[in-house]
Amino acid sequence: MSDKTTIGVGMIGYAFMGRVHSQAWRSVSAFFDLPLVPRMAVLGGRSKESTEAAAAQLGWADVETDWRELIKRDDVQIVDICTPGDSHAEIAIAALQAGKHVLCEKPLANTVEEAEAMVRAAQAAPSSVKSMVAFNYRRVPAIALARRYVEEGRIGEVRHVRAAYLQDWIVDPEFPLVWRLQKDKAGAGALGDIGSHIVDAAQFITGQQLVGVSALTETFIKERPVAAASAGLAATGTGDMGPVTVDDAALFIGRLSGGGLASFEATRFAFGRKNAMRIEINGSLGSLAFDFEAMNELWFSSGGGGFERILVTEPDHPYVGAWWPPGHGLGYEHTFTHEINDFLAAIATGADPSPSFADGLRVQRVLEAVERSAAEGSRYMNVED
Ligand code: SOE
Repeated sequence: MSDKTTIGVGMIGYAFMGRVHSQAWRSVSAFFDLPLVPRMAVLGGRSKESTEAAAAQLGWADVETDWRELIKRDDVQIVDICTPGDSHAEIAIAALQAGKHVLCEKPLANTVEEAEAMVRAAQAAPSSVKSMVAFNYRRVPAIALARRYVEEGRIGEVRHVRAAYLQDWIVDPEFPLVWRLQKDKAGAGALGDIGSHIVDAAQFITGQQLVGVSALTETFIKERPVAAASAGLAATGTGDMGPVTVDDAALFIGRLSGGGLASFEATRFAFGRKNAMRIEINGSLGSLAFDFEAMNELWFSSGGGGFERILVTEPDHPYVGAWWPPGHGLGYEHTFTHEINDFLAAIATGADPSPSFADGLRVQRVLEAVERSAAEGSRYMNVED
């Protein structure tokens, strides 16, 4: 007889993030030995027909067209929020108040105020009710290994973080005005969508916080064709034009709590860069470098010569032992499987999952400080607590 317990999941949203989360919910217990086995109980979406089609394709047992009904269901113990940022706070707070565990896509919210309310709801919930924000890049084995190296003191004291997240999917001015380009839906542009990832990664790997920033942001294309339909990061437009209300690129420098300096570049206008999430950390004894477009590699310099390439596919590397033999490599989707494994493990053991909503709020405060700085001619802004 199995000593495993089934736990019901209700996921809201089934576009790019919903698809990749579905893949992770489907595969996690086949690869990780967990006391809790997820059951993909309900998929939430607005249109019954499309949600049913997505549920059939992605492996969900049932659908709801009102997220409030999904949260109420007895067969749902975990609520997974894969919607645009404008609905995160309302759904997460209601789910926590209903006693459900919550996994929420990043960035945690569209504003600091919403993120604060989410943290309050997480803190007011019983300690057995868990919440986590989905900064999946923490679960790239090479990034988790970089953190291990920093913790072990292998690069010494952190002096510089040099982080960039470069994409090019909206470089064409005719690319439609999808929700990620609308402030009321996404909160911010490249800054929130991909800048949030590198802020989280920098804080995660170094174990430090950004305490102040100085920033520039720009919107290169001010108007775009209104979107008719979108799927993943692809979209078709109508003949009408509408205003882009978010940044296309954000550049900022910052100071870390340990005294080191950091630079960040988040842009969707880097021709040829598809998902180049890069981070380099220079310490007093050595350096680490990572590029997501070669995500199974971590580069390490221990001081003397140049960089040594570590192929992060060994069984003793973070998460890798659950998968394939050395050299066979992992992909983007595995980072979500790792994230969901860690979330289920926290629920099962009673540990606090990380990154918590409080960690998500901290990132939100950095994003807000970047916007304040950019609005005031790059003035240095403290990240307020
Ligand atoms: C689009 O820029 C996007 O899908 C982000 O929203 C994700 O968080 C990132 O992982 C890939 O790019």
